[in-house]
Order: sequence, then structure tokens, then C-alpha cells
Amino acid sequence: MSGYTLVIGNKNYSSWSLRPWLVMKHLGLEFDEVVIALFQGDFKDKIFAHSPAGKVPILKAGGVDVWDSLAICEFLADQYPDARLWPENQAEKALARSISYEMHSGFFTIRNEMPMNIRRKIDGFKISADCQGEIDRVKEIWTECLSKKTQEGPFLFGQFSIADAMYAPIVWRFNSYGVQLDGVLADYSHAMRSMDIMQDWVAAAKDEEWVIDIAEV
Ligand SMILES: N[C@@H](CCC(=O)N[C@@H](CS)C(=O)NCC(=O)O)C(=O)O
Repeated sequence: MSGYTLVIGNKNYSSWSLRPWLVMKHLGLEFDEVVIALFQGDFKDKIFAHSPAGKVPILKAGGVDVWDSLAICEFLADQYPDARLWPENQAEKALARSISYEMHSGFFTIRNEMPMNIRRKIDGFKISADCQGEIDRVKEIWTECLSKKTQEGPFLFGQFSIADAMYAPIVWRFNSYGVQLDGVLADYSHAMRSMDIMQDWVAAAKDEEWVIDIAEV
């Protein structure tokens, strides 16, 4: 299938947009990108012009529209089975799906208190007890995956998978707000941040001039 368009929000802030964008770049797909500056002017009308759900990201795939980050990732996994966007091993696939859906449906405190803001690097950020609890859960997840993985590679299941895409914004949040990572967790964060496709996203985020005040905590 060709003729993809991915509608996304500001690269500096839109954590949900980053996830399917990374997966599409990882697949090496050619696609058009429509970036909508969120929370500015008639941004909502611009989003509604693409999807009745009124949120980004949205994938337009040759007559098929898919919205919601994880639905887009699942659609791509179905379209490109040979790319193994989920691990092949059934136990690892179940774990990868569980942690991806856990991210998609939870971690509200991290999302609220530590918005993704790729440009930002803050010293002495005060982390609430609730937020610390969620940070500890993320560290537990990463530690479990990295210790159980059966494939070679620096990512949660060895090779890059949808699970890494789902946790990519968390990697940036930990980096921006100074969450300390050691050993294998520090290595994982470094591997994620060093990916060429991630660096391309970061460069574009740094070039953006839009500022969303509520995300500048
Ligand atoms: N569950 C959705 C969440 C999408 C979402 O909340 N997107 C934000 C940007 S990161 C958005 O469109 N915000 C604009 C608004 O809520 O009006 C997904 O996974 O894609």
C-alpha cells in the first residue's frame, strides 16, 4: 500500500504523534506529513478536517483512515508482517502488547506532570510521590523486558518494536526532567535517543517556534 499521509501535532510536544511516526520511519516508508500546531488558532478545525475523532495522530492510507497511535501501529504491523513490529516469540509478543497497552491506557500522572517537551532540559525538577510511583513502574517494565529478551539488540525486545515506540516519549520525559537511570536502563535510553530517526524528529522539534504554555511546566 502506498500514498500514506500522517497527520501529527508539534514534534516538540506531541507524544502520541511520535509513536507511529517512529514506526513508519523504522519501516522505511515514504509518506507525506501534515503537522498541525496544537492549541493555536483553529487547530481543532484543522484536525476535524482529517478525522471526526478530533485528535492527532491520524494515518490516511490510500482510502483507509486510521486514528489513535496504537491503532496505527497495529495497522502497520498487519500491513508489514515481515517487519516483525511485534516480537515473533509468543511470550514476548504478549509481554510487548501488555506493556504497550499499559502505556496507552495509563501513566496519567507522568503525562500530566511531565509533558513531553523535547527541547527542554530541567535541573532540580520536583517529582511528586504519585509520579515517582509511575516512574518506578516504567523502570520495572524496562528492566523485565531487557532481562528477558531473547533477540540481540539494544531495544526492549532486542530489535526495535512497537513497544519501543510506545515508550519513546517516556525516554524523552526522563531525559528532560532529570530522571536518573543506571546500567541497562541508561543504555536503553541512550540507544533510543541515538537512533537516526529519533534524531531527525528531535532536529525538527528544535526548529519549531510554536510554544504551548501549559506544556512548559
Ligand atoms: N489515545 C490517543 C490520544 C491522542 C491525543 O490525545 N492527541 C493529542 C496530541 S498528543 C491531541 O490531539 N490533542 C489535541 C486536543 O486534545 O484537542 C492516541 O493514542 O492517539
